[in-house]
Amino acid sequence: MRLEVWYSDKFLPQEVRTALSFTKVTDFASLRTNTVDVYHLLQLWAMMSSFLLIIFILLGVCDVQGAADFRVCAFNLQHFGDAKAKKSNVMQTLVKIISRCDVCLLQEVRDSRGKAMPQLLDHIDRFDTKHRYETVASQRLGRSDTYQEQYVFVYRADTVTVTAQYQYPDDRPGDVDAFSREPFVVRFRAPTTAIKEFVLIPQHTSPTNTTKELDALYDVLQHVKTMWKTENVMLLGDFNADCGYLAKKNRKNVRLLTDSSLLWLIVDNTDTTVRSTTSCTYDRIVVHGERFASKVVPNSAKPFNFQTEYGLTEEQALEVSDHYPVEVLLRPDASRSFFSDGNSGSGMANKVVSHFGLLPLFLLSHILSAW
Ligand SMILES: [Ca+2]
Ligand SMILES: [Ca+2]
Repeated sequence: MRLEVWYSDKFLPQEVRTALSFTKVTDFASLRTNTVDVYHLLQLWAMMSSFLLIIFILLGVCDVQGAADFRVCAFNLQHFGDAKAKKSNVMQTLVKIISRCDVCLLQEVRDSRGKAMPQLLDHIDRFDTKHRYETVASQRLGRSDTYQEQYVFVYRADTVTVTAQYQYPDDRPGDVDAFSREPFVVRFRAPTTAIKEFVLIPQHTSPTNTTKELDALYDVLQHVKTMWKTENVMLLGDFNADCGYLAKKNRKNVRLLTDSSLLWLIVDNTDTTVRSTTSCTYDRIVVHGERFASKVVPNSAKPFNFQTEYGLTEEQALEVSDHYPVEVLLRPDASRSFFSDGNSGSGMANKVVSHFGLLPLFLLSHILSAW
C-alpha cells in the first residue's frame, strides 16, 4: 500500500522523520509531496504511542500508591499522665490510634511531671518506624493552679512541618478571659496535600461554659485569619458541643455555628463517646471556607471507634479514654497523583482523558500488527 501524503516539521515527530529518512522541511509553508509507505509510518507512530501509554499508566499507578490521603485527628485522652503511661495495654492502644494520623491533636494532657508524653512519643517512634514523629505543645493552661491541661500536636515530621505557633492571649477588649484553655494555634505545611498549608485551632471547652467559648472561638478565627493572612483554617477538638452542654436554644447565638463559611464536618447525632449509655457529638472538626472544604476527602470525617477496631471490651476502651478520636482526610496534591485532584473529580477526569487520548493509537498499532 503506497500513498502520497503531505508532511512538514509541524506534523511529524522527529523520530518518525528520522526513521523514514524524510527530507527535513523547516518552513511550515513549504509543504511538498512525498511518497511514503503509509502502512509503516502509521505502525511506527502507533507503536510509539502505545509504548508511551503503558509508561503513563505505570507512572500513574505508582503515583497513586505514593500519594496517600493525609489524616488529621483530634483526641481527648481524658486525663493523660503517669497513671495511664504505666498501663502497657493503654499505651499500646494509644500508640496504634495516634500513629494512624499525620497530625493528631491530643487534649487533656495533664502530665504534671512531664514524663508521660515523652514516653508516649518514644512508644510511637518504636511502633511505627516508617515515620518520624515530633510534637509541638502548649504551656499548661487553666484558670486554677491545681487543674491544668496541655494541647499537644503529635505529627509526622516526614510529611508535615510546623511553620508557626501562637498562644492566643485571651485578652480581647470587652471579653477578657473568655477561655479556660486558650487555643494554642499551629500553622502546618504539608506539601503532599492539596491544601499545602493550613492552620489548626484546637479547643477543649469547659463543659460549664461551652456556649460562650464556642462563640469566642469565632473571634480567634477572625484574629488568626488576619494575623497570618490565610483562609485555610480548621478548628477541632472536644467542643462539648452537644447533649447537656450546648442547649438547642443557645445555638443561634454561637457564631461558629451560624456563619455559613464554616463547615461542621462531624455532624450532629454522631456518637463520639465510648460509653454505650451515652450518645453525644462532643468532638468536632470544623473547616473554614469553600477552598479548604474542597481539599477534604468527602465523607471522610468520622469518629474512630477504636473499641470495635481493636476488639476491646467497653471497660478496656474506657481505660484509654471516654472519647473516640475524630478524624478527617485531606486530599493529596493533584500534581503528585494520577487519580486525585484538589478541587473536584474533574482533574482526575482530565488526566485520564489526556493519558487515554493515546488509546486510539494503541488500538491502531495492534490492528496494523495483525494486518
Ligand atoms: Ca483565659
Ligand atoms: Ca457512646
